[in-house]
Amino acid sequence: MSLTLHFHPLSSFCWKALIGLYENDVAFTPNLVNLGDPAERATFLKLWPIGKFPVLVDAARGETMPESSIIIEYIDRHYPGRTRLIPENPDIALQARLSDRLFDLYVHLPMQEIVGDRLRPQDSKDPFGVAAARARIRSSYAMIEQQMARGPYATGEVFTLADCAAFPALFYADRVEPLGPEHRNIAAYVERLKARSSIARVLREAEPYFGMFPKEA
Ligand SMILES: N[C@@H](CCC(=O)N[C@@H](CS)C(=O)NCC(=O)O)C(=O)O
Repeated sequence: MSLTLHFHPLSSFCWKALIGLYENDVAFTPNLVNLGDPAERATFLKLWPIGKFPVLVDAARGETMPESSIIIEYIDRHYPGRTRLIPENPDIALQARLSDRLFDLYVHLPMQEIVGDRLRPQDSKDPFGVAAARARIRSSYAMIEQQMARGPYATGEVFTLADCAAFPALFYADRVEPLGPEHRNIAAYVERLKARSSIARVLREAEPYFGMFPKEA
């Protein structure tokens, strides 16, 4: 097996890459990285000095791929399967990439900021940053709610890269900035995604680690 995914089962960006791999039954060796362990962190930093996972290593092709969106593009190109994660139609592919950026930048990253703040020492909290992140998530929710009136997937009829990005972002954002009754389309979309076997598997595998998710102080 030539592929190794360096990851953690609780990490939202790792979920995104895992969903892409599971969608197409791509065989890989999972390497769970504990970034809290200095030796494991040092080894991981040699692989990818930015120090963020997921990272996919392809020994057969001599490639190291960081960044969840790029990992999905890579497997779609070199290990394609039944789900075309980057649609062949260039206009829909562009929509999928745009939607991927929107979920990452305006839902996923603000969610990470709120979670990150929970881990900060009491005297280093950033209430201003957290309020801005919450506002960003809420305005994204309003936009996604309208978009998902069409559905069933982020770019329309077919499951793509955009849906791989959407699920972890929305799942964890809902934990820190809960969806309201006005977000019925998003809630239904999340339920549709949970029903996919790739996503159900990611959730099942993360379950033993959910206790590690930082609670609000
Ligand atoms: N843009 C990156 C973001 C990856 C990322 O933020 N990963 C988090 C886990 S969800 C991480 O590695 N955090 C550890 C750290 O920052 O030390 C991607 O799309 O893969």
